[in-house]
Amino acid sequence: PQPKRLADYTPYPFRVDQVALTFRLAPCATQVLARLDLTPQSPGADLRLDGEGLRLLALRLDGHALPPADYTLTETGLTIAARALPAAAFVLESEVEIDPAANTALEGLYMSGGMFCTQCEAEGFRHITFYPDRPDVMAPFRVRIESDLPVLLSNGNPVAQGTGWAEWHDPWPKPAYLFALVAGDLVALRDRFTTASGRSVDLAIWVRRGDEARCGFAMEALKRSMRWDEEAYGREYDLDVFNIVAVDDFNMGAMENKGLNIFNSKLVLASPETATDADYERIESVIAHEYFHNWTGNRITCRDWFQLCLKEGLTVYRDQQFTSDIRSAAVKRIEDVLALRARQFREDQGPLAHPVRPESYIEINNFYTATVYEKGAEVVGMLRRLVGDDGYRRALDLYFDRHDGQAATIEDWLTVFEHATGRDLTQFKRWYSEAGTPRLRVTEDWDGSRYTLTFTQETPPTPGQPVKTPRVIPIAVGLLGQNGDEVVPTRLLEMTEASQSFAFEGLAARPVPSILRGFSAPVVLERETTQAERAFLFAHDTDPFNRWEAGRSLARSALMAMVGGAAPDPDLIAAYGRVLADAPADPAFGALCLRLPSEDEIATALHAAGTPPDPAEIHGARARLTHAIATAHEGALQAVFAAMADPGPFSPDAAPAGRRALRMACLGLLNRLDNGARAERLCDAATTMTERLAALACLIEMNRAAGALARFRDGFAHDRLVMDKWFMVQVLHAAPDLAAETAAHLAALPDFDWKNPNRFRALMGGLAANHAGFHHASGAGYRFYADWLIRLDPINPQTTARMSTAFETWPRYDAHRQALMRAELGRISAQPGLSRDTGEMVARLLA
Ligand code: HT7
Ligand code: ZN
Repeated sequence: PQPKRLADYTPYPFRVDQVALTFRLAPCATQVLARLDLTPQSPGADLRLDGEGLRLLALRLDGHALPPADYTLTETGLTIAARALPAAAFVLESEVEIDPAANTALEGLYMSGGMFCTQCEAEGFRHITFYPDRPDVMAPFRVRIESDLPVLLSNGNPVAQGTGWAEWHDPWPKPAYLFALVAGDLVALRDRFTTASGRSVDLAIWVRRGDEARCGFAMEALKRSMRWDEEAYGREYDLDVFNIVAVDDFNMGAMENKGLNIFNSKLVLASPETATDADYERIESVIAHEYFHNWTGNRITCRDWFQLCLKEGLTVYRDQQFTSDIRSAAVKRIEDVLALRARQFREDQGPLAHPVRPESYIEINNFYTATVYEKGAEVVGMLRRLVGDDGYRRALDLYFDRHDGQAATIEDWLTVFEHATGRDLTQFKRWYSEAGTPRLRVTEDWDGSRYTLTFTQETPPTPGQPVKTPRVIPIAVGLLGQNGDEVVPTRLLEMTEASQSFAFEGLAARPVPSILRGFSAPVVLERETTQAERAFLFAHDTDPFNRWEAGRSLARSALMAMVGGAAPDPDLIAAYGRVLADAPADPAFGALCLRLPSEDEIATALHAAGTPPDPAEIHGARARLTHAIATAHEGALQAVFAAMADPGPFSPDAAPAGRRALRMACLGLLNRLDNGARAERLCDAATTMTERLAALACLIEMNRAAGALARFRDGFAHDRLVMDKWFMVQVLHAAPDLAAETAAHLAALPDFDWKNPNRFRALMGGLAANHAGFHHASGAGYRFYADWLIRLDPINPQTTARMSTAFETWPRYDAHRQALMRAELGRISAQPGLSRDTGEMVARLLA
């Protein structure tokens, strides 16, 4: 297939003034009647409509059947010759038949558990009807649904309904990717929201019968999001209704369709017995994210899919702000940076590296990546740091004023910042066009009163971009005195050159620098520091992010040394004693400080230091450090574990969740000392899923989980979301030698419904995240994983392609593992009929 290129953009030569759709729903033969009111914009152009897998029943132009000689039908669409088209406005009607029951790819109109639902981003609408399926074609939609099912939903406001039918009207012009339809036997949790200007909005969360008691948290999160967007961005909701539907079969997390968000049920349903604190936090942030798209994505959309970060980077940034406002800002920043490093830095350092705004693609679904989303959000955060809070607010107000109702570009976005703040962002734009994570080296100089920091930036080559140019890097720096006092509060240094110095004058003594506070730019900071200085920052830094960062870097170095055979570092062990003493004052932060670097993180660090990582050694070193910390601080760990018990009624709020996180961190450390005894007791007594699952993981790690797993299964066999956890935890925490075998055993169970993306991801994602298990030298993990990708690809290309990224780290490992991984990728790429999605990914992985 030919790649699409950003440079080739041309506007669509017709305007769509109005869309009217009628759906006659039937699982295997749904009829879709489409009436498009079109106006030519560029004389002499053929009318090209996208359409795939559609059986054309009728085609009329201004009420008359179109003769076959006037149009061409291919596998990918329909083209009506310019000569057959009127010069002025006309009406095109088509009737097609589609088969939702056969749609296992979950793109377009499909069935999930007896209900009809849609997923149209990015290019799903072309599986529903013939249409210009591109985001810069925006139109108001009228939809009529005919079906015996009791609940019939679409975008916008309800117009009318009767037995077996309903009509909807969405007055806001929108691209086809925001179209949605749901029909099913659903029940709703209802509520109401009054906007700042006093308009009443009916809210409903639609779920399968029996799930309605688990929607309360999502509804509260929705109302909090609506209020926050009014307060923080001055953005009100703009329809009479806002509907959310939970579906069990979904390729991703959720979808922001106008007025009718569709969610993976795991991101809606929550109760203390079934959802962990991490689930609650994720539900809250995804509800917010999809809601925030109403302005950043829907009212202002993207001109083309190369601009995806325009809506996704900004909306992730907004959902991160929301969570940090309503929970702990420091904890949220650390969690976000952990995720950024684990997913985006990894992507940027491997064969799949691409710019935040890519310049070409074969399958756009493959570009819903950590780079577009998370790095895209970091770029927005840097812009804000550079222009300040007021500048950011002015720029966003101008963005909404100027581009409301439009399909915009990154150029439009940067121009509003330039116009609102007077700043030239030409160089800053490189963050959008150049891939790769800059390495930022720091040296320092002290002459008795002046302290100078010299930074050097360098970005390694990435596929297709061998040479990089200097970026604008906002570096937040504070200086501490030897007693821990802050002698220079946080100052933002703006680096623009390849190498640049910044001096601090008039200091009485040599300070200790705290660099890149709050992780002010998505770079890798490389600085030669002593253990003592990092320990000092871990104890005293007034910036919580950098305090955590100092501890993390101490632990990472100790673990790297332990992989090489060193004993646990006594200073580090002592530092954990201080963390434990301080932890009850800020439990969520304490829990983060107690958490050791992941095996993947250690592998990355070893690779960066020039040593091919040995996954088994890393696993062993991490276990030894855990044991050493627990042995040294057993009493304190037991005391904190006991003190963090929560006798009160359950609350998912940040404070009690933080106490549970700290308690579970202590449990994890103590586990090896008591051989799982504490976990065994907790697993049966737990009243929350957070504790039950953490205890189960501990038992699996001690290889004494058989009884607990059986009881867990008996208790939750009816609950698909909890059973996903049961599948995942066993593979994720299996001993390295047992991981592939455990996965194979679970995959053979009758309730391994592999066609359901959540179940597939639970098991296979668990294996890929078990670092030492997946990368076992036998190659069994790779083989098993590839076998299942090959099996899934024909029925669900999108999920297969996404999951192929488990192999993206192959260049990091030794020659033996590299050969094994490449062989599996080769085997996948040789499959006859491999999808375009997976084909593109495997080719990039192997290039
Ligand atoms: N904008 C959406 C991205 C998306 C998606 C969601 C569900 C299934 C398939 C999908 N393809 C693209 C979700 C979001 O980022 O908000
Ligand atoms: Zn999004």
